[in-house]
Amino acid sequence: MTSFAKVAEHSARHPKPEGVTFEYGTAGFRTLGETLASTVFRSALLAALRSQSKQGRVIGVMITASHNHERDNGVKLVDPMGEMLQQSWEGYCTDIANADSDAQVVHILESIVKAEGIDTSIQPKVAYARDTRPSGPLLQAALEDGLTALEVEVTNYGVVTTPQLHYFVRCLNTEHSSAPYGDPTESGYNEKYGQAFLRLVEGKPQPSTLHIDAANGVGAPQVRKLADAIASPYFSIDVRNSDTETLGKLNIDCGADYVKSNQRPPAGTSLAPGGRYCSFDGDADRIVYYYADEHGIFHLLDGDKISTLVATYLRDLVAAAGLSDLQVGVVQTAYANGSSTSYIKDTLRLPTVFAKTGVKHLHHEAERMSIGAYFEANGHGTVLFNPSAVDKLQEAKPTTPAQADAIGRLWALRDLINESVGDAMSDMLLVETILICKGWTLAQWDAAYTDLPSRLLKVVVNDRNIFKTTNAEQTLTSPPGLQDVVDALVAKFPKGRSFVRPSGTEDAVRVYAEAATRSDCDQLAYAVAGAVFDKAGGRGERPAE
Ligand code: G16
Repeated sequence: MTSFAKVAEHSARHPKPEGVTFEYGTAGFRTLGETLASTVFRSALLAALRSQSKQGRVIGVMITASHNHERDNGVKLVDPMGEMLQQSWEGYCTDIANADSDAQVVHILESIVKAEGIDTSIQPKVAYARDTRPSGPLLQAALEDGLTALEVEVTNYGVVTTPQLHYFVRCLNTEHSSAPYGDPTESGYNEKYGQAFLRLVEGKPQPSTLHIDAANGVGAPQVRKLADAIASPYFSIDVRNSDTETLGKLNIDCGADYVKSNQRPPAGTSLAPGGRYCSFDGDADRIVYYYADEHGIFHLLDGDKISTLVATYLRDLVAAAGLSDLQVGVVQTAYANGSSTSYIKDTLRLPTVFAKTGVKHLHHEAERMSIGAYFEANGHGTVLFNPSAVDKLQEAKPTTPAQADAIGRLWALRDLINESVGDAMSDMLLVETILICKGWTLAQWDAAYTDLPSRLLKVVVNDRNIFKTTNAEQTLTSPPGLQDVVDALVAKFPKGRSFVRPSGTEDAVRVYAEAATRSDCDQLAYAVAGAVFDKAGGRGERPAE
């Protein structure tokens, strides 16, 4: 029987900082690492209750702030199949993080037990890990103190990528089932994805070296281990920005977020024409590719390009397998480039739906599709095969060698994909597989459609909570009148589109714009950002071209 007797005593060691309000946002709690100890301690308590509410299945806790600045940190809970925490529990997380006293922490735990009908006699189990941030060890200690207070059975995975932790949680919870997901260890991860990759590319021409920018984060050591496990010229890599020791380097002037937002290579990287490049973010859950053409011009292959590549490949395989009732679909967010959406609908003729930002929202939409590819433009995403698709693959009776080959490849692809969450390493192997099988360069991949020029800006405001949106975050309902200003600006530019939304991971408001030309797009983006700054309490420097 879990007792809360020790909770108040342990909680007193992790006082909540005064004057700070925490919110479980797009990807859990994210804020300055030095303010997070109480929140991480309390997240441990919730993870224990969540495990009990799931009959003692393992819940994951990841300490990371992913693409954010090194001084930030964060914590998020991972549900039993490796998916993000069920949204109905996010309110509990926010409530307990903001409790003003140790007694109130206990009171909130008791009320959750009652509301959820939790059987506290069940042994809670939690698996946890962290990224390379300097505040990680102290926050891990706070987490462990919370787990000790509730006598949780724990597995500590140390310093791994966020998607690896999601994978471990899914493996632990399926270990003794009829469909185990894999071996819940680092080597099990490398073996599973590495072997699936080799099965898919065997006998095809070998690609040139892939240059990987690891954002000076945990992806650097982990992708090297993956390469060691694959040990094949099909995966020849050169890892750059791999300094996880020097303070102040994580995500700075490098990484997927930098490359996508600035639309340029990491600082200090000169791109050789014909060379192959990609960037992870700080915890390796996002990936973008890029290259320079023969004129040295930079070209970005972002999450939209990845999802269209993957959806095309899956659509063709499903057709080759003769499984016409398996429908491949694509989930995007408002950040998807308009050209990618038109390409999916008009050229690929695949269904596409829009979800709010945050892979947790996209994941649920993709679950409704037979095979759902979901990617955010920032390079965060994966593919899901729903249970009926898996049944159909199992029941398929190929009548030709070509059909048998296509079915075999669909199975191998399922093994290659981390279905629990978007994963830079698994996504990279997926992209590499498709490029190798098609014999394509990055330029050939890029040729499918041409992106509309786009720009993503950040505006710092006094209070981002006054920004409220609707229509998959494409329309502002607050502050009053601001959407009319955005609409009037958009109307001035051919193919113009712009929206404003509060970030759920940073203290800022995001402004996205696209238009027919680069100059129109930039004018629109800065005009909207300027209006946000002027009319909604902008702080610091007014955005300007
Ligand atoms: C997280 C989420 C992503 C989201 C991104 C930005 O990424 O996992 O789904 O797109 O934050 O969110 P926002 O615009 O609300 O700040 P990551 O890579 O930081 O975990």
